[in-house]
Amino acid sequence: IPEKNPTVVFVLGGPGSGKGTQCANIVQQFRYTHLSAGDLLRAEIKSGSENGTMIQNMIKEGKIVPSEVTIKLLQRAIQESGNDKFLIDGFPRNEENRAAFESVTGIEPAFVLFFDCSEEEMEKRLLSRNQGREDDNIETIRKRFKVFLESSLPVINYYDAKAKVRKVDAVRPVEEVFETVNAIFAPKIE
Ligand code: UP5
Ligand code: MG
Repeated sequence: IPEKNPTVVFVLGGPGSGKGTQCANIVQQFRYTHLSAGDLLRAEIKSGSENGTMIQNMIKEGKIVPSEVTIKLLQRAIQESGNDKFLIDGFPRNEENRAAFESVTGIEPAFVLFFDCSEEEMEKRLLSRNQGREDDNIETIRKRFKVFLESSLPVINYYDAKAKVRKVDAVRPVEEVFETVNAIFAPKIE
């Protein structure tokens, strides 16, 4: 039986701002299911799907994959999870992603967790990650930063205007960032 009203938190922030790292901590503490749009797209490449080559080329160029592809993967993962609380990490990345997700799924996020990090720090983290990601080279990293500023920040501004953004200073060490994140998710006692 599909869940009627899942709770969704969009986890946004620049490349290397710590979205995946902090989502792993949130899952341990609060029983959310973590859905990284980038991880789902990379799994799609590995699975040998017909869209694989297209997705691979777009990731290599730091471009945003057509929303119908990403939304289909997210919907499938939501249905298969059996959970009703989701962290959607790295999506929506542009206004079109945002509007399409809302009209296709009817889901509006409870709030947006925004990891605010300097480019200098993000670049340092990505260049030292060493996990074999094809987009962790300086040429692609510069393209990812440009797409983030031009296409993804407007999505954050859109939700900010609706008072839905919880902004976190993400330049600090992992444990310190999580203290702030934890306080955002912890039930509030009056
Ligand atoms: N690290 C993390 N936190 C740290 C801290 N506080 N202090 C010091 N180091 C810290 O972290 C990155 C690295 O930094 C790690 O080594 C970590 O240990 C360290 P991570 O948690 O992985 O950061 P994250 O924000 O998740 O970085 P990621 O590279 O995953 O972000 P991107 O947004 O660039 O990547 P994503 O996988 O979301 O997307 C990749 C590409 O897929 C996109 O460029 C795009 O081409 C495509 N895509 C779409 O087209 N559509 C989508 O909807 C999603 C993706
Ligand atoms: Mg990530």
